[in-house]
Amino acid sequence: MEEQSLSRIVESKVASVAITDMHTHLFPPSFGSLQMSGANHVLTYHYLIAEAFRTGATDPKAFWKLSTSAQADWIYHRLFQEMSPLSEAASGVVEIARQFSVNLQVDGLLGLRGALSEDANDEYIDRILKMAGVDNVVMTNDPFDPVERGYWENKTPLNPHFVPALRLDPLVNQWTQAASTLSSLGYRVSPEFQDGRVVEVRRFLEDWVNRMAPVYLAISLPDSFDFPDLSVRSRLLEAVILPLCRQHKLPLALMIGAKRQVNPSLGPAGDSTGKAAMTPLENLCRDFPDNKFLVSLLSRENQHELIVTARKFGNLMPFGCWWFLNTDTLVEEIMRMRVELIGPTFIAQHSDARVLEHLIYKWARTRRVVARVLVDKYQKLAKVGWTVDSARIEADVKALFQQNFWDFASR
Ligand code: RAT
Ligand code: ZN
Repeated sequence: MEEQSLSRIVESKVASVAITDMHTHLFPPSFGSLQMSGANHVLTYHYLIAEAFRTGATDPKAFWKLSTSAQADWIYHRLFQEMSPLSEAASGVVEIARQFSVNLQVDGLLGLRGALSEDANDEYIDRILKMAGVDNVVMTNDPFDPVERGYWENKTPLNPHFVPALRLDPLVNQWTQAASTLSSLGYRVSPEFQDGRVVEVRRFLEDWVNRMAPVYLAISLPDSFDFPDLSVRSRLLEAVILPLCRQHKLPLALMIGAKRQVNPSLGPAGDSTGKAAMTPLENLCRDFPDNKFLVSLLSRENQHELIVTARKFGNLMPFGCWWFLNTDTLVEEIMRMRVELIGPTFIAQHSDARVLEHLIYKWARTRRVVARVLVDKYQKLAKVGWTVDSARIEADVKALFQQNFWDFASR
């Protein structure tokens, strides 16, 4: 196959593959105020808040008192009028605007507010999913959030594109608070963790697995994560979460390296990253061969060792380039590293979208970077004598963007 037609085929397969976005913070319209879309939410994304605060022009306390639309105005002014929107998150807004035929330099934020809908209905959801080429979005569902819990308890119907995932951060990272929630819901646990009461935690989790029918369980963990140790987290993992995952054949997603609230005045924009140890992950994968682990690490410095660890354990599925790694440069670097070490046996990316329209720029970018890497890899393969055919390319691309996730989930 000619180099040019090979690159055209790869680009067209990557451009047209229907994506399963296996980690987002999106909700369907039926979840009311939890569903986020529209220009004000696009502008007040915490990635942009952190960047706008760097300009030093406002006291964070004053910012948090503003209405969402006044916050959006201020961020727009700072990042789009007083400088060029060069960063990944800022140029993402420009890319969203262009997809809606809004020229921000002419139409301004007002133009974007007119084009995007803050009040998404299922039709608007369909339109955005189509624009992004996304079939399914996996949510982050937190039974410890009282607002969200209400929707589940009321059996709120789900738009069929939205797939539940049970997120358990409060349980494993803040036992004392989690215990008080569990007690208030009628599960007999106490703030002093007692191994004899794990059956009650198990009962809580069983109830939520039955209620949500999640596609996986998930926790985010600090860079200091260790396993096994004497912490409540370790005991919960070993005695409750891992057995439950095995019983229901559910993967456990571990998102490691989030250093929470290094600057609390920044609110949700105040989290950072730290390099994690790989031994705890090796211990988990080796000592629990019947568990499946979806793993993403936040630190760039951890990426190589994660892939080496994935070579050792078939029950470890690396996924995505998380948060501060979701940039043009780092996605390319990580994608190359992964393909070179484990071929197309990982999950290329997740969007982490918090606002519906984020799907548009995040996936357009991922597709461009992945296509760039794959064109190069297939061309090299052709040069050393491998006949590359279009159907196989399509299958590889599908694996990276959706099939590996579903196959692993149902394994
Ligand atoms: O990327 C993000 O939006 C972060 O704020 C986190 O939510 C992170 O993705 C997480 O799921 O903990
Ligand atoms: Zn996330």
